Amino acid sequence: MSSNSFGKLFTVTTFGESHGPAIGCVVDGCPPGLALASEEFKPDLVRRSTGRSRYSSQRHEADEVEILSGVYEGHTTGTPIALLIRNTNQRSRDYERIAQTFRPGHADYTYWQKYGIRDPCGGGRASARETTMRVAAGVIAKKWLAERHGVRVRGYLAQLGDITPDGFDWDAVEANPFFWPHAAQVPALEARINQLRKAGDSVGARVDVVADGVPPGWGEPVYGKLDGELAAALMSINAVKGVEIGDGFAVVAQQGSQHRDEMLVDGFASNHAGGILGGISSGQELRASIALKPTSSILIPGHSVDLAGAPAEVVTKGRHDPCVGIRATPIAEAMVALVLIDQALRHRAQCGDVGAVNPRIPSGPVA
Ligand code: EPS
Repeated sequence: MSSNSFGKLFTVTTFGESHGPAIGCVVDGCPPGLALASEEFKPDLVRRSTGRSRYSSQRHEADEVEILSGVYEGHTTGTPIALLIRNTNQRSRDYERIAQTFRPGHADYTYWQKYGIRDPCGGGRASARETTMRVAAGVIAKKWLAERHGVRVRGYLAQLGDITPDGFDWDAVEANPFFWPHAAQVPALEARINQLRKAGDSVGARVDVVADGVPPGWGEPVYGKLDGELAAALMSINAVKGVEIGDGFAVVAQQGSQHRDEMLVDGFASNHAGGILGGISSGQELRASIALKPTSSILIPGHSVDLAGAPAEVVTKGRHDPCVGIRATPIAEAMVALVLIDQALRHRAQCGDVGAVNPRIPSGPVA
């Protein structure tokens, strides 16, 4: 299997399977001198983890990060940073029933068609477990971006099924396991997930990510556009079926006079573009959204075929998420941070001397 690496100057290569002995990654190109300790991975890994609440998979993993290389006396050295997390709570027998068939809507079928062999245990490489290492690498990216540029990357759940937020408060987001921005609606989300669990079904979700503090100038037209790389990075997350930047598909119904973000000396008047113009950051808040499909591993029987092509009925038992979107916020943040650090380093390499001489307007929107 190729294409397990990501990035140009700040590269991340992940490896491992959900039910194998360990998962890991190698982060190459991290600037030297960044303070880094294994405890720093914990908060984001916990935010993403299974078993954190009743509303996600009940697999319990410690997700302890071992730093194998690239850090000396608590600081990155500029050499490859290898991170390892040992899997401790595999339950491969859950997959015996579906090893001879394909879950409708799952990558089981396409992996089989491509490789002629598949690891059915926990979905192997197709499992959301792989995203653990994206989040770990993202911790390094977020830290460098914050220290070096004051960039903050934050996300929240912007829709669960047909439920949308009735209010917005960043403080609420981290106070519930859904990353929902309006505390009063959390009981409704809990009820929805309980109802889905009872029905053995699943539901889709939308996650929004916002990065503030991104300076103007990051992104490489034509083929290395910031929005193009964000779209690819976000689309590479399991279950993602759509990506929007700024107003996204809503631009279809907009007119130019509405869509353009007018520029005033004290700031941009709006942010329909999502902070990117011509593939380059404008200095405004960067805004991206993802749509995650409903999990295909559900208890409702579905038609399928077996490995010999005969008809089969599939029911997926085990420790599955009724809504993978609930745990996707830290993963989406990590992918945005990884794209940003890579683009920041590329910008520094070619254009590091340019930006400072240009006048800037504040990021806006103007209140
Ligand atoms: C997953 C199935 C469950 C989840 C897993 C994703 O794993 P298992 O089959 O081993 O119980 O727990 O997610 C993780 C392990 C994780 O760390 O995100 C699936 O079908 O993709």
